[in-house]
Amino acid sequence: MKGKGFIPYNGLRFSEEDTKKRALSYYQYMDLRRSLRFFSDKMVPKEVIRDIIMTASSAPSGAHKQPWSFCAVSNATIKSKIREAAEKEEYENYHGRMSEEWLEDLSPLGTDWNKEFIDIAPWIIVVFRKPYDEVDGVKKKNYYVQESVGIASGFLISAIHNAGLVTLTHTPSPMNFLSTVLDRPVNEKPYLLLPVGYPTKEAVVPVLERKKEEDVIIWY
Ligand code: IYR
Repeated sequence: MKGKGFIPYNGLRFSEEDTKKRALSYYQYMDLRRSLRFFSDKMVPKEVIRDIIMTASSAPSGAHKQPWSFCAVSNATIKSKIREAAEKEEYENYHGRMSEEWLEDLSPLGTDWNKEFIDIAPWIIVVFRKPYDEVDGVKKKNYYVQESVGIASGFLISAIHNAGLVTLTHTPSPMNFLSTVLDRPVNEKPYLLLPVGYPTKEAVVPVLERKKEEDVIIWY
């Protein structure tokens, strides 16, 4: 057997009463999270971004390959380059590439091709997926890469919320330009772009309802 063997599990254990309390309070806490497009330009310390990203990187992954990398961008010139390229693609999306039905589904959210928040938010995190790793010049395949990076991105979003910060899952499409602007190797593919920062005082969010318990849970 390869690997480093096994050690006792030292995770947290709670009474049933505390388990109930914690489950409910975490749900209520996460239910306060909203995607936001009104960012303050107030700086967020680098160590906060590091800890948020390391939370994401603690996610489970196929064969524990952790097939991801995270570019954390605060440099204004690079942010501008990203904004310019993202807006170019999004302009095309909103003017012909997206179906009428899609545009109609988006209209309550107030999105458009303008991505000003990329310049304003103090940090942009770009999540990359790695279909394979290069170890000593040899290609090593990764497993369940989409699933793994999706789970890590969920961890990332919850860590951002937990820190009292806000984000927006932006998916410029196509997003190959991110590999060029950020000078990433060929085995890294852009997955998601998240501006991270504090909300402005005037921030608003669309009125929306979340699906009810009976619409999402099927008990057996
Ligand atoms: N990628 C575009 C469009 C967009 C698509 C979906 I689905 C959204 O929930 C929101 C936006 C954009 O980022 O504007």
